[in-house]
Amino acid sequence: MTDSKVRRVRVIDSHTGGEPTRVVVSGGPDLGNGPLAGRLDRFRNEHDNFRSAVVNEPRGSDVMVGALLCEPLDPSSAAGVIFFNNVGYLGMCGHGTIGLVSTLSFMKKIEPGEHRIETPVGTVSAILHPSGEVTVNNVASYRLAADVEVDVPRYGKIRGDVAWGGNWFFLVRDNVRDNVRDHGMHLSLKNIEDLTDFTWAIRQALRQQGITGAGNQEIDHIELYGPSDLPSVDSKNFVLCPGKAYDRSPCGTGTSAKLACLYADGKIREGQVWKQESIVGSVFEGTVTVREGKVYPSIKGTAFVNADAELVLNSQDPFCMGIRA
Ligand code: PYC
Repeated sequence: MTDSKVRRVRVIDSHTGGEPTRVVVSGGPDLGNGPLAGRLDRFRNEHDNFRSAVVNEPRGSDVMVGALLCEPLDPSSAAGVIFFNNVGYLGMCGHGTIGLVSTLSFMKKIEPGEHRIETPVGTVSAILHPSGEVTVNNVASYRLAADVEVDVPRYGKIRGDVAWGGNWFFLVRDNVRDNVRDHGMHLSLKNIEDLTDFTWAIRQALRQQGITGAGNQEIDHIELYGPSDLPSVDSKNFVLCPGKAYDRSPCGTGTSAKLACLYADGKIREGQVWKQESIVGSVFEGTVTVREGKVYPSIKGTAFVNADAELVLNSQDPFCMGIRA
């Protein structure tokens, strides 16, 4: 083996409420220095095998979310980022932004204060608090359609809201109204297989029945929610991500979509804190502010760095670029 066949990629891993983020700090593809949406197209079209190498087995797993650290277009931004997972790319990622900000702090690139982060779906800002907590001020979020019925094979008619929080979500409550089920599932870690089967069936039914987000975009995140048993926590959720892994965190973009629905229903006011528990028991705090008629969620959580490492990509390794379905 010669050195020229080995590529080294520096990554810093963290988890936010149990959900991992692997930030690619150096050794990633050169995507130029245009807007992040264009760089994402280039990543997808020319370097998709790099995505797979970083997050898929044998180096990663279905749960891993990657974050390619990019030079920002605007020099006043702290960073640009493109998030990706086992099957593709994410417009925005709340837990991943909290992980990224904690990683930049670990690298001593930022101090406590507010920082702008460029993403393919727009620039967000994030506050690194002196405590180490991070608040992400997300993109404008909204409910596209309320009480949408989808006929889910083996489960019957299920009703949910279609909402945007930086990704597209179908959000399902836990009651039964007018003989149409919301979800009625027990939101518990012990029930992961059933929750995954159910939400995967919803996702496929949405696709087959042509129920989409705006501009025909696929709804690729399914969120079930219900009451939390934790004191003073408002709600617990289960979120199925695009590649069939469930989010261990309460999902920043999912909580944003939920906050937009709650605000539209008059169930929360501007500035009111909503505590969202994940299926593993971690909690995010969310609030909304309204500017020019648009709802902007903010999500607060904590990430911990747990590895600072070099990936070794050896071209002689048959699984160098990851195992792909
Ligand atoms: O926190 O927004 C989020 C997220 C999306 C997918 C996994 N986590």
